[in-house]
Amino acid sequence: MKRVFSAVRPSGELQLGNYLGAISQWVEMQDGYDCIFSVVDYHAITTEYDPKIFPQKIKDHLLFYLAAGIDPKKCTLFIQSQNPNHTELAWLLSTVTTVSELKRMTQFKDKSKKEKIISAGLFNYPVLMAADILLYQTDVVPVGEDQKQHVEIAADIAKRFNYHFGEVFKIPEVKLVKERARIMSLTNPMKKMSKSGEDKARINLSDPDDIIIKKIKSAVTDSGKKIEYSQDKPAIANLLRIYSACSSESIEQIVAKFKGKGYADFKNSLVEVIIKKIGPIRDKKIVLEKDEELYKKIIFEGLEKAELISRETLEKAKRAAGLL
Ligand code: ATP
Ligand code: LTN
Repeated sequence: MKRVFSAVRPSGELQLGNYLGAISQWVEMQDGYDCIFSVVDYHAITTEYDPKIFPQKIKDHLLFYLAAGIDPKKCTLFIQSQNPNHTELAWLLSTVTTVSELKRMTQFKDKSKKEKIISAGLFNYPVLMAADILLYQTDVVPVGEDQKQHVEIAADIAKRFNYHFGEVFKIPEVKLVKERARIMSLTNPMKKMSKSGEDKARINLSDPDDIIIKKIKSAVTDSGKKIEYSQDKPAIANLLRIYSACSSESIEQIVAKFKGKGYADFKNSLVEVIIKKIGPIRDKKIVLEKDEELYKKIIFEGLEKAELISRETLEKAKRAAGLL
């Protein structure tokens, strides 16, 4: 069975883009692949964060994975910082990674513009991500479009390590769901919907129905009245993509359905499909939260499995590099 690895950093509130671009794909893949999913807390601390609420954020992320349908009986679920093999391999990999390739990473360029302090951790972020992926001899990495470059650099690092030290790592491939891969901000369709930044630009998985209604009602639209999918109407194209991803109807079907109707009708219906899709996840998470033992049990069992698999690769890499 092919191995899948993916993760989300607990840097804020999980939003609709995270679900449609990443987590919903994971749910679909868990029957056909050997899946490992992580909450990558070491990645989250590369940008400004609040240590007081951080443990709760990590827990929220894992519970949302479960609520979205990730089944710990089928997959391995763990918290990244609890498995020290990740940081140890990252050091090894950093010695075959060049400063110039890290400088090319668009996420680094974007995020370093927003941060008060640009940490070396933020710069080295892709190396730790490569370690996450390569430790598990991963075949496929399901992520949203914005993470494609990071999976590609992980593959380059793996090839380079293998070239210098012998065959240690499998070369991973990225998997994107095209149409739904990129959900844009509700206030600026040229920017991606994101966990950080202003709240009204995104739909959080934790948002109650009335907030979802409010956010969609005030989402920006383009000039004109027609519901059509066109490049020069980025706001409505984004809402159509969200509609399509939530309802599983094609863009053409949706456009046909709203022929002759206006933005208000379309938005009312959009609210319904969003609530139908993510409302149950939010409600399930609230139930799961009440069971303290469940979270502890899942991360303990997941860590044991993750540690075992990753230790084997780390030892192989160290031996190949002349360290054992
Ligand atoms: P941050 O604001 O902290 O960068 P983010 O919301 O952009 O957070 P990430 O943690 O970078 O999210 O991404 C988690 C996963 O969700 C990745 O696989 C990413 O590709 C996917 N993802 C994030 N935002 C979107 C989006 N707007 N559309 C589709 N997929 C997305
Ligand atoms: N950078 C990713 C999170 C991430 C990840 C990974 C995704 C860290 N390590 C390994 C896939 C595989 C992001 O979503 N921002």
